[in-house]
Amino acid sequence: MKEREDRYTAVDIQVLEGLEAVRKRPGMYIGSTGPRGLHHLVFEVVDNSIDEAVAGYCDQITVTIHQDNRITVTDNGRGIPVDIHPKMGIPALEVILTTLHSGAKFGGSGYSISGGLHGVGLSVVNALSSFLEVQIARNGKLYYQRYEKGRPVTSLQVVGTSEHTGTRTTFLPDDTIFEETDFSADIIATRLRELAYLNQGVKIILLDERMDLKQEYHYTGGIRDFVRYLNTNKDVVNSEPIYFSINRDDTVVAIAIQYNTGYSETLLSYANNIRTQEGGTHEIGFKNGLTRIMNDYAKRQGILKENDSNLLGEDIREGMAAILTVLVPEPQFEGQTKTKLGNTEVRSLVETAISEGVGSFLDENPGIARKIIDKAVSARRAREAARKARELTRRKSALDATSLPGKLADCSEKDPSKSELYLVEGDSAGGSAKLGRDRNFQAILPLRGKILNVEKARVDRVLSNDEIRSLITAIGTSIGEEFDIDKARYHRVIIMTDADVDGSHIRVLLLTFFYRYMRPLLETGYIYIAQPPLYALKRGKAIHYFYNDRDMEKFVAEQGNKKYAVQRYKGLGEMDPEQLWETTMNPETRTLLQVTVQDAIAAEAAFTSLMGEKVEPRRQFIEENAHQVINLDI
Ligand code: 0RA
Repeated sequence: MKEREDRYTAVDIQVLEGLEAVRKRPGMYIGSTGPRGLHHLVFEVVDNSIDEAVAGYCDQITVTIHQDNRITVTDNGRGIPVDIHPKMGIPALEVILTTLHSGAKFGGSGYSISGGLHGVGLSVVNALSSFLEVQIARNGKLYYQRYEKGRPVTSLQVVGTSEHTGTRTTFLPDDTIFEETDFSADIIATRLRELAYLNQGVKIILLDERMDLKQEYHYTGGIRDFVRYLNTNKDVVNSEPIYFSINRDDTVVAIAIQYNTGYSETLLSYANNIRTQEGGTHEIGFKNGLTRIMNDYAKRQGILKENDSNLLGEDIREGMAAILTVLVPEPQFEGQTKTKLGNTEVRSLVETAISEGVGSFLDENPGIARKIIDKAVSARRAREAARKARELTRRKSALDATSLPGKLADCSEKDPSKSELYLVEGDSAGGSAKLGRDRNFQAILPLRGKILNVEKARVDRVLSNDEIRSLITAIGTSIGEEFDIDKARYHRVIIMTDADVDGSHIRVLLLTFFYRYMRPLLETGYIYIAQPPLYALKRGKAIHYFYNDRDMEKFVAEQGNKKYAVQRYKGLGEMDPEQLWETTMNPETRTLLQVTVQDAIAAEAAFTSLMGEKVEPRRQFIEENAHQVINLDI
């Protein structure tokens, strides 16, 4: 008896030290105490349920955001084990919830997520929650235990019986640790949708009790449905996605590919359900395999002649949407953000999978195969034309100021971090902006009319467009593979357009260009949208500006009988330079919206539905959003 007590004390001390470490340095475990870290808690709990699903024991997961920002995650897996852990002398549940990195050791599937940003374990969620309650249905019983700040405040107790199995976890993030504790249904929904695509057949439900919202994600086609989703509103080359999977030495590879008639490439890769943003061995295997098998086929069919040089990978991937997902027993995550897969054995496995899978698809579908190869051949032609166009641009634009575009009214400041570039719709507003600006740090580039829709043009045409060339030289970073953020001449690039349909269209055209050709500019947060006022109310010398109907109406209601002259601004051109400065450009008084790309998948869908071939979704979107700022947090 004595011995057991002693051991328990030792465990207890170890546990408290572990959880204290997490509470002292939360950033070390979840990256940050901002919104990212906060949402991380939810994903950590969900990942554990997904693990149970991968192991084949769970097919339904429900996530509830409650009114007070508590989160509940319920699954119908086997239930977290509750028996006494032989070494620790406490229930396994308690070990999992109170010791760091213990999850993986017990994990259900053998493909536990570890080493990446996720996979820190349930104990970290527990340590960072003001309370956490678990209910487990297992062994015909219903168990319950409550924790506060990581420490058990009740014992594990039997509270009833159950014919089912499963785990329900409810937690409230500690508001003394997190900067804010408001959950975003959008961020959670995006991840749940992604998980549902990656784990075919698992039904994931999101309930947001704050607004009575219910979403269900359930895809019987798995990653086949995922690529179809990526190609929403695009014209596709192969209506049935190319799909195959292999399983060797406990490593599972699954791939889905669907070509569209557009020009961009979307390859989303995953390892153990984690998005591998930085790529890695599985992506290398994919690209090498695809390039090899396509060239082999093209040669064999005589589309490429003996002496023709091979098609490049980038030619072959033009218009390709693909999902590559692998399950690896011991994943090694490397790179700056730990999102690069390092396991060397995966490379050849994926390469083999591609050779066999794509190889037999091409053999069985000669008509589609021909279309895909023809597309790659014309991509090559365009690439060569683009190289010439780019060389032309480069020659014209040495980095000295003399080669800057003639229309650019540059600022005198040379430090990019202090400099701003306003992209202004139309010459007349451009004129007002030039007069109204602070020329010390504000540069103006007027844009004439609509800029080219880059979603519908290949890179050679994009580069021969004058408007776009001045944009590229003014910003200074170059584009695509040659993009260099350190060469940015301004750290704030501000889009200033009219508050009407045309203005919103130009804004989207510009954002599309940045997204496709200068994405890091968006990712770094250098792109902003100016907010010109919609109304000016004048009475004598007093003038009040309003940026939306609601504020204006509220003001008028509060003024009683006072009469104001109301001016509704239809365009920037109606403002004189002083007004433009005061309302929209003066850092002391203006509001700027920063554009961020949080979610590449949603952004992808948004940009094609906006700018792609199909007219109807675009018309609808622009109509619905004409009078408001487009959803900037894409
Ligand atoms: C450890 C072992 C087993 C299952 C789990 C953990 C488990 C953890 C979580 C977290 C959320 N839901 C979960 N469901 C299961 C396997 C237990 C067995 O062998 O029966």
